[in-house]
Amino acid sequence: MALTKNKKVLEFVQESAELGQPDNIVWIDGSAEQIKSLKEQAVKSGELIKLNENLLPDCYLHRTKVNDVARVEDRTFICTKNKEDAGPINYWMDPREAYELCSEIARGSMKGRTMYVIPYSMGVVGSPFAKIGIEVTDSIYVVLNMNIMTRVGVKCLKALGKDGDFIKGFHAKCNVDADNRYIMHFPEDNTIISVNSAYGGNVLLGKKCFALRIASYLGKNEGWMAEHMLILGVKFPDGTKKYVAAAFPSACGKTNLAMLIPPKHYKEKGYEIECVGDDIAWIRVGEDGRLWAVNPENGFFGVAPGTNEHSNYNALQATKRGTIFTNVALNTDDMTVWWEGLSKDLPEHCIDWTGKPWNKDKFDKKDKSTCAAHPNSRFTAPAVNCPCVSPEFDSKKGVPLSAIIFGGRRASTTPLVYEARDWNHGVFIGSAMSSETTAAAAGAVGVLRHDPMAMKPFTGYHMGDYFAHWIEMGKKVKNPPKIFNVNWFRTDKDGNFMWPGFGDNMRVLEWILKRCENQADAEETAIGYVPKAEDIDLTGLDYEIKEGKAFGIDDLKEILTVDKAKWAAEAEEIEGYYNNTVKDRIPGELWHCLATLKENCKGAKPEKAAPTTEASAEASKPAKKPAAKKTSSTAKKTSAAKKNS
Ligand code: OXD
Ligand code: MN
Repeated sequence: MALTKNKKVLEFVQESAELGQPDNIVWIDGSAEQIKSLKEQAVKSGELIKLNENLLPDCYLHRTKVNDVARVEDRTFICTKNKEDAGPINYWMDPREAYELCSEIARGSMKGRTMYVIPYSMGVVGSPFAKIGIEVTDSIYVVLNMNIMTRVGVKCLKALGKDGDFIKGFHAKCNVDADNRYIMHFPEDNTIISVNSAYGGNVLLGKKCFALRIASYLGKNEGWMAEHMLILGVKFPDGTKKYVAAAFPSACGKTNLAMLIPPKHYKEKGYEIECVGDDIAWIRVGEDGRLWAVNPENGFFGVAPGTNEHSNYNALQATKRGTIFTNVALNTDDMTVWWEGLSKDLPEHCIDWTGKPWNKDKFDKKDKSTCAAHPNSRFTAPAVNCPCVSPEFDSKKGVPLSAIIFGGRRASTTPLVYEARDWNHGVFIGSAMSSETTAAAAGAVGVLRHDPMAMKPFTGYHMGDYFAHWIEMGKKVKNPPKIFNVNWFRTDKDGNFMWPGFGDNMRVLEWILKRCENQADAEETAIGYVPKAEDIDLTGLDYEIKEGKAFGIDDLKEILTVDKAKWAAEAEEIEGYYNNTVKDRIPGELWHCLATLKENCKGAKPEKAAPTTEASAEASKPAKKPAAKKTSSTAKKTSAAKKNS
């Protein structure tokens, strides 16, 4: 029975049902009984496998089809009336064509199935930040995940009232046919359509589709920002708290930083980290002239491999109850889960992520095809489970930001940390970010590509306009946060990571927050302010870069160096990216910052820049015909080692 009198909702549900032609329609009210019964149904149908109730209460395992394990960027479209408004980086389709195509694919695809209607809120219901969505789907897995990742049920319909507007989301898994998979966004219609996938990032429509792609478009028009950022609070020994938001590309350690456990020396002094969010931040200008941020999600859709007691104790704890695991391995001895990096001991009896028995003796660390868990296997865990979840997690007004941090995986060039000279320079740094690709998206892994503000796959409009929106936001904030860039991934000449990462990133956070309070010194360099090595506290640091080579102050100095020759090349690379990839609508302020960078590196002979996919594509023009309507980048493998620090 319909749970609302809102005509627009009723119409949307009716139209969706006419298209999908399901046997039944079930409205999700958000009650514990309904969720329990859906879990029972999913176990019965084999969609979920119940895990050991004593060791992992209320936890389940789900396996996707092997062709459906990650976001599919080349099948993700922004469907604006004018192609130019989607910009040259997004894949674009004419909205009429996109609606028709999806209707054809989805027509009748829910026959014999149930269509679930999920009313959900991104953000705490009743918060001025919050926005409501309605997702219809023929997947129980989607319902159960949305129930963890968002606030779901009758309360959302109440907040919507009789004629409130909402974001429409239509998901039909169809036959999970990769060749007919489309993730379509219609920012001008507040609509999302996803067909032929059942992988989280493509089908939990509240997450990337709404909270980033559609929300970034809404934010541009309404004067706020939707960003691919974690939010964390640092609690100081005197009890004061400062908040930081940080943008890193997918699977580059946002969850780990958001839940960091400070080194012993800091813990003893009384430092703590509180997690407000690990993936998405909605940011507004507060009445006090500062930027305030909320996490619109209610759970964590985290990457499992590499997560363990030491790398992220808090995330692991968060998965101990009420969690849905996707594409991890099943330890059949005790019906628990396993993934590479969870423990040193490999399970004796185990089913891999594809559902086949796994032989630990054939496991070869270097060969991903021998892994028991998929490299992009995930846990969907309720945020309340996280031992370090912030008391502000459910705050309706959010938290004020002292700093914004950008970062990516860069084996060289980018120092451990540096600070922008001002807001516009910070925007320039974000716009120029590049990082090695990871398994979070389908395609080659370890390839350097531009990923401005970690938003390349998630900006719902023209990237040049997005940069301009950042510049405009800077004009609106009287007390803007300071902007920094970090790189935990610099390697030595043998490819070993030089910085320990994980909990030791606290040492860098401390310097950042001291800078925000004008309590730490810095060196002005060609690229911005870089710490004096002595100002980063290394007390108690115990890290071997390689066997027998302990990390010391000289190594710190090395990863803080700014090599002008490398930056001269980087500046040329950025210029090429602006001119050839973003192409137009880039605000003058950013060209100005680029000119300053070039000027600062003048005299240095540019060393060969690290090849990015964009630069390789430019160099090898004319590119081969793209699969979709925009050229996709040509990928080149590198041998760079990876970790999520
Ligand atoms: C994610 C991603 O799942 O960025 O958060 O892919
Ligand atoms: Mn993400």
